[in-house]
Amino acid sequence: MKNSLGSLSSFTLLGLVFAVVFMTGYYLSQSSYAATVLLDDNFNSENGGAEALNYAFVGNWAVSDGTVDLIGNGGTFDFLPGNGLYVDLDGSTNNAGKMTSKTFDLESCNYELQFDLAGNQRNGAIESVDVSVGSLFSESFSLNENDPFTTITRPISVVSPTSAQIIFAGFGVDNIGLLLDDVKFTKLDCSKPVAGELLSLDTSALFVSGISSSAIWMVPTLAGIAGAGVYYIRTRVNNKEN
Ligand SMILES: [Ca+2]
Ligand SMILES: [Ca+2]
Ligand SMILES: [Ca+2]
Ligand SMILES: [Ca+2]
Repeated sequence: MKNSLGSLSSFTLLGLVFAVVFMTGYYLSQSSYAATVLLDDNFNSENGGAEALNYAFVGNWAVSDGTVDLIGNGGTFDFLPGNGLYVDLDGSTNNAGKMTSKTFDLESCNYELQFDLAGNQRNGAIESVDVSVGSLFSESFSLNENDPFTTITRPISVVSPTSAQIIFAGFGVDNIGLLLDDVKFTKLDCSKPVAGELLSLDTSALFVSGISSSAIWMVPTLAGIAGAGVYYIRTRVNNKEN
């Protein structure tokens, strides 16, 4: 049974495997990082706390492709009191808006996106929004009229460093849209493997990539050896299956 590392002795191969095991143990035992909040926006202090139709944010968000309304906090359009200000994703120009966040520079790590959505609270329509984070995450959500604010939490995995914006793209042309509040974007414990790694030998490329970001000092000397070791294991498994 030949493989590409067939010329190496069993003893050498055992050493390579040991190196991988050692590195994995080191990687998993590193002291944990505190979670870092990258964005935590409840909209309550926008516009001095007052409602504003077709609102133009300054700072965290820009609105394009239509408009959104800033409503609530005891104002004329406070359909769900007790939530301070929040956003009606279909503003007052008969063209629902697209909210795009500032740009986040993301290192290889696990992140979490959280936000609250509620139904339009005004007519019987089901309203929808497309939510995305760069090319890392994309999902559509639809809610019924009377759905209360519901917290949605999604993991975002970054395998290689990138930059991304969070986008909430509303649908509709009747000035009555989904309600959005409490957007939170958090960087989680970077010492843990990014989701998708270590799940199977087929993800070895991702695994090595993850190590590179958290144990950068070992890369010049050991990453190549670890890659060879993981490759050997995978090759051996493949051979057994053939
Ligand atoms: Ca709020
Ligand atoms: Ca509106
Ligand atoms: Ca639009
Ligand atoms: Ca609508």
